[in-house]
Amino acid sequence: MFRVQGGHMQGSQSSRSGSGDSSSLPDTTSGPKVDNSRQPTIHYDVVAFPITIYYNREGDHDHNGMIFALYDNLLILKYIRALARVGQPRTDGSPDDLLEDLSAKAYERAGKIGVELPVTPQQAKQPHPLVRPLVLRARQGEKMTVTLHNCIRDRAVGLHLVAGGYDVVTADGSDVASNPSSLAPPGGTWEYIWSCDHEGVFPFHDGGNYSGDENGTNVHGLFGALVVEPPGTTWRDPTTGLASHGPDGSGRFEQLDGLYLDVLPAGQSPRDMPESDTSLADYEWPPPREYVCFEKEAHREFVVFFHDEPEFVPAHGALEPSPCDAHGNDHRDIAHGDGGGGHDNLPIMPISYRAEPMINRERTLWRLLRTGHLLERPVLNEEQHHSSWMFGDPVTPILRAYIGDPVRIRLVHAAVKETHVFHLHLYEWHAVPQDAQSPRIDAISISPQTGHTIEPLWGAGNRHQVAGDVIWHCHLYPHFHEGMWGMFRTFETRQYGQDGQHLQSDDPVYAGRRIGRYPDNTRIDALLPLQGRKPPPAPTPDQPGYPLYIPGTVRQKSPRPPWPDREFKQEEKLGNDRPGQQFELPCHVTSLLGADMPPDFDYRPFPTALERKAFNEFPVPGELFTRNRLAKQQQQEWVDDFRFRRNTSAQVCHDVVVAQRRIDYNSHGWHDKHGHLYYLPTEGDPGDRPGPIEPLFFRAQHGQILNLTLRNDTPERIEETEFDHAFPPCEALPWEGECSLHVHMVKFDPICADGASVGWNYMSGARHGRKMVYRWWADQENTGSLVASSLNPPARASSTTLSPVAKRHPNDSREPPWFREFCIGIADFIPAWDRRHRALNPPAQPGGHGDQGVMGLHYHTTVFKTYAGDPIWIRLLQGSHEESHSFQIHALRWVRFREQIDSIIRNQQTTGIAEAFTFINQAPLTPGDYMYKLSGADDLWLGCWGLIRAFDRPPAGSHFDLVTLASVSTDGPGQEQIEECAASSQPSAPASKERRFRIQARPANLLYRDDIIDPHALVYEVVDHFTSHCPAIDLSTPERLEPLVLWCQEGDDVVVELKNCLPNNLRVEPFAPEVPLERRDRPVSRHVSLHADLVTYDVRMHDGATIGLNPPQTVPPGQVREYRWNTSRPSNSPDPLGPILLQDMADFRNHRHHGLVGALVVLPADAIPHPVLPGEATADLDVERWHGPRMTVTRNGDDPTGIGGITEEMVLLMQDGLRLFLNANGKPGFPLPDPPAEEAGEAEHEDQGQKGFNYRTEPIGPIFDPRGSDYSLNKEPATPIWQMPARRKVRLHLVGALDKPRAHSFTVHGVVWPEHRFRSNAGRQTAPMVSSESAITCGTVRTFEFTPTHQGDHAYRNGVLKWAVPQGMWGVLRIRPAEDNSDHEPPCGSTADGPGSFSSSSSSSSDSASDS
Ligand SMILES: [Cu+2]
Repeated sequence: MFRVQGGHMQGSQSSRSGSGDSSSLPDTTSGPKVDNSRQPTIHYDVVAFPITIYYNREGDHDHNGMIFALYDNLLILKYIRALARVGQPRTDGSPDDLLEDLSAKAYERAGKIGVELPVTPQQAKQPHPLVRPLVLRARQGEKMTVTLHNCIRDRAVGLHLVAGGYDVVTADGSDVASNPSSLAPPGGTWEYIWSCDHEGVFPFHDGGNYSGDENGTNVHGLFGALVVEPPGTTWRDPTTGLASHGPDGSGRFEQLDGLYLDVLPAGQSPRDMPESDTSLADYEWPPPREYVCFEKEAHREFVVFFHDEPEFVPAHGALEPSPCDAHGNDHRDIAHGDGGGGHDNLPIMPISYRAEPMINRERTLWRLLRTGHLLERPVLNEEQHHSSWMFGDPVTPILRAYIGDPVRIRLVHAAVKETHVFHLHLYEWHAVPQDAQSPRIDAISISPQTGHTIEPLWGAGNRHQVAGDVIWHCHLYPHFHEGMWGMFRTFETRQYGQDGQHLQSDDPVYAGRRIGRYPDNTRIDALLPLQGRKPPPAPTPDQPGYPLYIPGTVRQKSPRPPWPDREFKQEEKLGNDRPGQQFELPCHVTSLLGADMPPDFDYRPFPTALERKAFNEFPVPGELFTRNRLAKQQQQEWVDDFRFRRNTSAQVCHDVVVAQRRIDYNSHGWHDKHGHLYYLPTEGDPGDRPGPIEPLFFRAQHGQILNLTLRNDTPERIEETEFDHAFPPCEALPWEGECSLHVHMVKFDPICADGASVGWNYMSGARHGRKMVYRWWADQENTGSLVASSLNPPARASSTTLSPVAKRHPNDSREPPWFREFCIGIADFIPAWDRRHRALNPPAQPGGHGDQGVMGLHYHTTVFKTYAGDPIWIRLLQGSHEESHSFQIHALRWVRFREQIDSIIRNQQTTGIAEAFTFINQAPLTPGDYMYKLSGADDLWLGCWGLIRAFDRPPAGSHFDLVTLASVSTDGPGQEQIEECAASSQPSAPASKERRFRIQARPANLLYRDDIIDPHALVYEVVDHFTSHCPAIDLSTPERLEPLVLWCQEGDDVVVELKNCLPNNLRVEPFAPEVPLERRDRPVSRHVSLHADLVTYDVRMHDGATIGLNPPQTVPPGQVREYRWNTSRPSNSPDPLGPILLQDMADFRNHRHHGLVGALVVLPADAIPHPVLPGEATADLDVERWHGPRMTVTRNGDDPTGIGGITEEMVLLMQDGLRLFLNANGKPGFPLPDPPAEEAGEAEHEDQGQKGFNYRTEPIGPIFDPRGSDYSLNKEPATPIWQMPARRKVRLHLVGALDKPRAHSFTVHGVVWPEHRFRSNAGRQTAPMVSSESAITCGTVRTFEFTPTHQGDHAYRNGVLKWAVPQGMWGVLRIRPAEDNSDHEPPCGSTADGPGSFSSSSSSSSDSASDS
């Protein structure tokens, strides 16, 4: 129970009336006073409050929940909490929780803000709309003061904002190193001042402790977000109309929070709503718009919080027995939550404090069956997980809009552990908001404590203007299963929030249905139309709009879609007069009449009258309800763009089969006997074809409509294996085995052809032995697309991937007209068996949910063949199942965003499930073998690698197996251009000077902290000279060493002479972190090597890896080898290559996690690094040195004073998978603990081992810190404490020298940088400003560029609280006063900053705050 110091509460309550007037704040506020700067100030009162969080209606809850909320809503929260306790024994005797005292005020407030209050204790134990993550909003340029009232008992709590614009000494919301604490004490308050300088979404969370475990606060809900809206906007609730700046939008600011608000441009009144005076019968749809200016247009804003694995109590005190139990089948004893009593306890994966896990819906189904409910058609489980017909609408967020509404999703990762993948069906958006040149994506990896803005193109309903429910979810399948999904619901008719007329139909399926209520009779909440837009049509009894016309039955399986049942119309038969445009639909079907429907098609032959009225003008299978038909949109586009006339046809047809076939993953006999895959029957059955089976990748021309008829040939019964239950599991639970095609990045009708069964939509998957039609419009070129959909188990439909790839049009001259396209599909958790039919890494029992199985690329290791110099495009997509992976190719490289040839150069990509990428090689392709790989030790160990083999180009006219590109060229520009292209991919600068380093690899006893060592370490060490023999190393005394960091100037030929001084007694160290299918007796190589990313070199000599047909390239014991790398960038690249990971490739499994990693930083050609000595803030510029992690860098060519060109630079190597020991007088004591295993027998290999930065670690908390410290950053860490003067530009180079595949995030407190630096370098000023970045894993390199303005300790750290920070991944940037010569420095915000890094207003206001 909480206790407050009354004065604090009382005082600040009175201050709420004067929002904007900071002078009335109570004296008891412990934080600094608001400074009166020129910025307009807005104020929020926020409370941190303990309350049970109910994740769903079934009752899964966290009774240790803690939330941030508006102080104004505190009485309602207290009322709910008190009501829920009625009838329960009171344990705390708290006087202020008396229901009768709270009730009147709670109702008064509830009436004001339009929320309903629970009446009974049972209702109080349901999710309540006010128990939601707190979203604070401000307008760009405003200053925000936030008074935090801490009602959490016994804990100091802070608001740590993941953004710049505040003073780390007074407003960090944390307690870092030598800063004073800026936390609110228990019962007290603290005031935070945030300068809202940059538009965007910024997470905040409690910085009072940095535990990600249940003893922390973040996992219990203490997080929220700040959204900085465009200048001048106001916001309002889309249901109640409650507004932030009064009823006309120009009044005084009133505190208003909410996950889903409308944002209105200046001058629009929130109450000014045009009325609907049309109906669907006569409505003219305004043309769809691809882009909108969010600053000038009213739009819907949806804030979505992903979190993970909270502590919770499951709903199922008494487990609902499976109908199979009566048949002696007891394998379904899976509970979830804590304390399930030996069960396989599944976590839940919530969104915005809500989760709708499969297990609850399955139990609801079982209960229905047990209590005599009759199902018209069998329902097994997953095929109806998302059905509102079967289970009602989910409790997770339903984002609502009208067709055409502009929409922004502000995505926040507020949790502590997992890197999730957000995917939204049907839509696509640009990787960089507001940047039409950045790639279109529809899935994005997001890591803890990061925020991202998503702007779906064309707005709600997409380009073809279709209503319906589409799902969005975390694409990691276990998370999806565990409740991490919601819906985006697009209406086509106005929703008033009131009962309307009954539907005009005699069909009993519509009995009782009326306007204003969903089919299950729940209220459809009002949705106010957006200002400045044509109001949506009004619903009518015969055309009520989606979803009322859909003839489903509540508590039954979602209905099958109807066959159109109509005659072809004359205009369809004729098509139009352009060649290639004849109407070809439906493929192989000569009639659309219901009576003629082939019996193996899985449709209802005859639609209802209301469905007919809802159809578009030419309904066809796969597309019935588009208001703006695909073909109509296509025709408009083709009129505008002559390139499409060269396409061979407007529409194409394919038959596709989904079937079960054995897939052989390698020649050692690893196989999946139950592989599920798609194939094209025109290519023959894959089981009968010679050679290895490949995932289906097929292609379409940009602009075409594809009509795909899928035949479901999966077996009706699947036997139980070590991995999966049998399907169906028993006779009491029959199934229909639906399977489908779900596609990304193309346009389709989601109501009838999404390949899913979402919300009130139809079931769009075909039953066993039947067919369904999918109609896709590939309206974007280069759509790297994905299909991975099985509506029914097996839960791991692992390897079913498919990619239709639109090829660049022949006369599009931006790129070479011809290229070799290599498609690579990634799968993990593949259920597999070895040659002797032994399961590989199976779960503890069938259906277990731990990490299991193996991983694969492309079903088997593939050698892609090419000729040297050929243009190469890689299409990468991840098809399954849970993990993030790091994809890399040795010696090749590409631009980060392929449409932006001036974007940053990369050879690594972190990918999560459903993400798709196109990489166009920019490196010279000389003959040799190029390794592509997944770089995490677990993945590579399991065989995730392959080769690109470049042959010498054959003489013209000769014939080889592999065609030369010029010989197949027909109308393209031909040979000349190809050679020109090949030439342009040579390094832009001729090889210039040579920079030589002598390095020896040797053993070390590494001191990670005074009390923590790695006695088995191996390190690279720069030496002036090699001695004739390897040096004698004294391993009895631990050494403090820094990792290898080399610096060079762009264009240098960096030559490394590597001497192998590894000891001759190398063995696997005790307690080594494991990988799946570990071999305890694995040998450890005495060879050593050095492999560099991103630079160019001859792969046959200087790769550092011994692969394929290349000669061996490792260094035998005692010998020396030379590696030579060119450090030039491709001619279009905006920046030198920057930081580069160096690592051993002689034995990636044993060497890397012991320290054989390093970095090379490629500086501009005129830059000189000067070493910064320990304890110093900057370097003596007379000293020059080219190795070491901390440098001051000067540019010769810059500003003659030299000051403007000075940057403080440092390299931070992020390490995991370490094995560290207590330091027992230099010898290994106990090994440090691994993170607790998730489940006995199902340890997550990827979390094993310790973590650190630069051979250092500073674990915190009682689990990981041998000293048993608390979860605070309040100490001097052993990790690097880097000092630097304020207002000096900092370039922090982060290098993912990681061993494990788990992705990380990274943040620096109190500073902000452009997320895509090259965007602001190009002067476009559109790059989002962030303070944290996602998806950092093995080989990731990034440079964060910022200019600290405030003195004090800025923590840098991992954003992952479970368990990266507690395992030591944090350190300090100590910003000292600016130097005396600061008068000479250019003012912040001009040339010293990168464009867009700090606006002048922000720095001036920040300065005044820090000086006060
Ligand atoms: Cu997830």
